[in-house]
Amino acid sequence: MTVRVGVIGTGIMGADHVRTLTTSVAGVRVSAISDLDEQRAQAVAVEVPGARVLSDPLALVHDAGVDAVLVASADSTHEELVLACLEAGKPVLCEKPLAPTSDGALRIVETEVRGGRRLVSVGFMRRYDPGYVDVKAGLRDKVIGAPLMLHCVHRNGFSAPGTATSGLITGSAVHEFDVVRWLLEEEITRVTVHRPRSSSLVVGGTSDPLFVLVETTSGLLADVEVFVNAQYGYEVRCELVGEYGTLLLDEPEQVRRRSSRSRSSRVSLDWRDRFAEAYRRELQDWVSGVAAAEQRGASAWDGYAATVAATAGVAALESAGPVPVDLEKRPDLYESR
Ligand code: ISE
Repeated sequence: MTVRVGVIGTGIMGADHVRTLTTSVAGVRVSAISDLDEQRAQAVAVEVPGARVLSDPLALVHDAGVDAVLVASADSTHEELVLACLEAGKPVLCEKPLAPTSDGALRIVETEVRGGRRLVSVGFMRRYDPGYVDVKAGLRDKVIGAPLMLHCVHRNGFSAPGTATSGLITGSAVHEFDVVRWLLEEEITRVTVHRPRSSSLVVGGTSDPLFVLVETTSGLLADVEVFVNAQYGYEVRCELVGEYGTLLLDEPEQVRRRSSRSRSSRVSLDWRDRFAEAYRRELQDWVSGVAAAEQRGASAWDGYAATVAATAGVAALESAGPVPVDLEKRPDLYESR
């Protein structure tokens, strides 16, 4: 079976997904593309044989030539589009965030539960990164005993102009929140945010970097450095500390160069570069899941839980202490996997 995918949003991520789906994923065809900016959609569509451009994203969702939908449009459109997919009974992969507000994400969870079938996947691609997968396998195989602490580093070279301080939490730290939940298989209970001295290279009053502390149900602590104007490149690291040892995810495997009495290795340009393989695996798994009528990857519940943690993180920016992460009770639909 060839899954016919409709892609909504052809900005940086959407265009990248179209390219990956067309060149590196089996069993799929991009059949329709939509973007607010029709010229941008056209520019992406000319590279994809047989893809139609539809100006109305809701028409794309309901189009008979679309089996599944990939949502990569502006965050503010996610809730409406994912709800439309649920109404149409079509599987959807939504880039993070599932919705910008906890209430919006909860509405998606409740709608999916009413339908009785998991159709929503959320684009937390790190779950497919070979390095993160190895860390999780090491933990599961009890290589380091019980986990105690997690140290995370999340650096971008430069932020988009006008990025608000809250964007460091909702756009970047949110990936770490998902990693904490997925790796440790626990919920986040509280988030604290500290604002260290800001880089003088950051314009417009944004606090950058931030230092975020995350607590989980069992009392495990994760510290997260988020620094989105680190200048030198994109870098994500984590070290899980356990009773007998640690699992360190540093840079992706690569050749280390030695020359002229120095050692060097490459730093990624941005997240598409660093996580290219993770995106490819995520998209392949999603497409294979659609063909097998199975939801794969992060679920709507995961998207909801990450949004609630991010909302607490944004509140913690203005609070002197920890902010609780209060989740609704997890519906049975999300018990497995
Ligand atoms: C970006 O929006 C992403 O989602 C990347 O994965 C993340 O690492 C980056 O910090 C965000 O700006």
